[in-house]
Amino acid sequence: YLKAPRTASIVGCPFSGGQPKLGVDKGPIHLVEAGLVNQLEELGWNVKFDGHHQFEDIKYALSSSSSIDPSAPTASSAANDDASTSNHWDPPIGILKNPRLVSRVCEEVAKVVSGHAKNGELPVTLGGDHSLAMGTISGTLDAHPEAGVIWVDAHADINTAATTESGNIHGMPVSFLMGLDGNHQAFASFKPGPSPSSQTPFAWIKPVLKPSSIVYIGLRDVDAGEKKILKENKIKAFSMHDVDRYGIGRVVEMALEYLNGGYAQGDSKPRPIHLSFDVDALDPSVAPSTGTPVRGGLTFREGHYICERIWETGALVGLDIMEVNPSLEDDVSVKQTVAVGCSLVRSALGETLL
Ligand code: HAR
Ligand code: MN
Ligand code: MN
Ligand code: MN
Repeated sequence: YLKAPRTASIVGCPFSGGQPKLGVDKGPIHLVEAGLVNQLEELGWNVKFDGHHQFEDIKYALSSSSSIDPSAPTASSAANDDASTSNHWDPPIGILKNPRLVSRVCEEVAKVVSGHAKNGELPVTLGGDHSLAMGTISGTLDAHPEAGVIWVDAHADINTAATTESGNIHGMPVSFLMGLDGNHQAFASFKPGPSPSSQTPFAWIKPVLKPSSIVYIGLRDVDAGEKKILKENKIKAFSMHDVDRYGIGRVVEMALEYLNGGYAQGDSKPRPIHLSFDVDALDPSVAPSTGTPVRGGLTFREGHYICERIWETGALVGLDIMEVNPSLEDDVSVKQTVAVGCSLVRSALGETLL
């Protein structure tokens, strides 16, 4: 990883299976159509983009190998009129929705991201919902095992199968990456078989992310169960309260110092950083078109400052822009949110004002 502009690989992930609202799968398409590739080229990057991933073969393999009786009612098939409506081939496990599909899609993303990273490229993953981070961070840590994660979000996304109240897996990726206890139970009674649809979901994820290797910025909507997990695992988190208290400048310095504390790899080389940016970290007045907006978020500048400062370290090895949903709110809001998504990427890839 080096600061000089080089090759960025866009990983377009039109995927919404980790949450119930339709449209977040259109996020990456809008970000690219807004001219992101060109914008990065203008910054001096060599940009690789070979189209959005379709994940169709995954759905096909799962559905056609399903041994589950299509006519059998599933736990959640009743009152669902949204994207979380389970396919007959992917019924809920406990309350987790679309577990097989989310697992297989993320496994694929992990391979793609790891491949790009091992090639010396900077993977830029466009979501899609935040469950995809199970893939992107697994991929980054496969190529850079010592990397730390900065997770910018209104939410902690660290529910386990034992704590989630929604069953939406986009609220859980961090717990799977850490291999937290609450997830093991959920699949204990799962009977794996030889076909793709009967593999134990998420069994492929290695618990590669240590609780000490992640820092949150922007939290303001954290479930009670998640607060307990954060405390018990002594996970570093800067909430909006901390952003108010210290200002974004000091918060980012503290986050970087935390990740680099005790990290020794020569004196000059900073620890590689994966930045996973959920646009709902921004205030809804800045990024309105997202599935779970929460008021009191980061300003436009605070969000961009985080990206700029991380770029400045020269340590960025992976970037996610997640949860842009162009189906939510009016046209002006959609344009605004997509434009912000693009400018966050540009800031993280070295766009400076002066
Ligand atoms: N914590 C809640 C849940 O588990 C809401 C999670 C919403 N998540 C996102 N990603 N939008 O950050 O369902
Ligand atoms: Mn690719
Ligand atoms: Mn998130
Ligand atoms: Mn969020």
